[in-house]
Amino acid sequence: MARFVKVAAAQMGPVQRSEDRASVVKRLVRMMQEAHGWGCDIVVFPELALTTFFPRWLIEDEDELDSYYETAMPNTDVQPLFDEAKKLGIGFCLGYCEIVHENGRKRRFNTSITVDKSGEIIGKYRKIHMPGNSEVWDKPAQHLEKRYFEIGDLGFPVFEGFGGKLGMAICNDRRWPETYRCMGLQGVEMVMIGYNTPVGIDYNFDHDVLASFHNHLVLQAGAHQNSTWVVAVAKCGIEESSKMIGQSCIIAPSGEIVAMSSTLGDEVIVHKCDLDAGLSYKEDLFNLGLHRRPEHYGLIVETAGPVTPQK
Ligand code: CDT
Repeated sequence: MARFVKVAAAQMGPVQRSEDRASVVKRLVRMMQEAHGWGCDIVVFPELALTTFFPRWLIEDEDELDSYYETAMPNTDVQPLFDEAKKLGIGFCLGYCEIVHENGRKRRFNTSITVDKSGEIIGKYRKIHMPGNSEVWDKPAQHLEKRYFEIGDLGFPVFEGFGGKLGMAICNDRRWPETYRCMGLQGVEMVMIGYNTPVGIDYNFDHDVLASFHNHLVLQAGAHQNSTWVVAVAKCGIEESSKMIGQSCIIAPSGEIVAMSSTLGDEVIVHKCDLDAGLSYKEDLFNLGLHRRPEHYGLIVETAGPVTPQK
């Protein structure tokens, strides 16, 4: 019997610094209601969906920095989203910043969770590929994710949900083939990815004009090479004078984009995904058990790299 998941990618326009959680959560609830109206099983929200993308600033005041993180999930501010999801019987995937206290240590992560139709958290992921810098750099804009987040310590888990095998990744993770392959080796059928991708960070205009192309290039390759659906959702538009790309999309295991947003604001796009659409690739062209040659990859890395370019 065919297994379908109707998924919504709920792209967000900018969240300005002055916008409080309650107002952001209202926006998320509105898009969740729209997704439910389209008959969706699950709605995917972006990375760091609850606040502005604060790593663009050097924040030295600890209390101010902490104000961008959640210390519990759900919490009072986010509870309305959980309540609405349960009421409507729709799942969701949400990116946010997390503080955990462990062994007397405050730990900060860039996190994503998946919640099922009953309001239970069924999956959690902490971002692994952290872009930018930990100190202020000599570029037109800052990107201080390495300062504000530890590298995720949960690996790339694949978990059961919505009748299939699901996984998550966050923004810069999508540029790395390892991200998809770690989940592909676990048989993933749908990868949900949120992103905040600014342009104008460095002096490289060549890269800026290709930002949307590169976004789709890596997402489509990751989907096809691992025979999985990919749902990629932006926070975009002009946020605190930072320009961020949109073009949120839903990609089939064939690598084809089957739905794409056309604005830089809050926008819901939808597709009914056949979770078995990857089977013909998984069994043949990308049968990872049959055709990969990991014993040979080791030899290549030992002799050639990894290489760090020198100026
Ligand atoms: N949020 C995030 O990971 N953004 C990065 C841009 C980094 S620019 C230094 C991305 O890969 O889209």
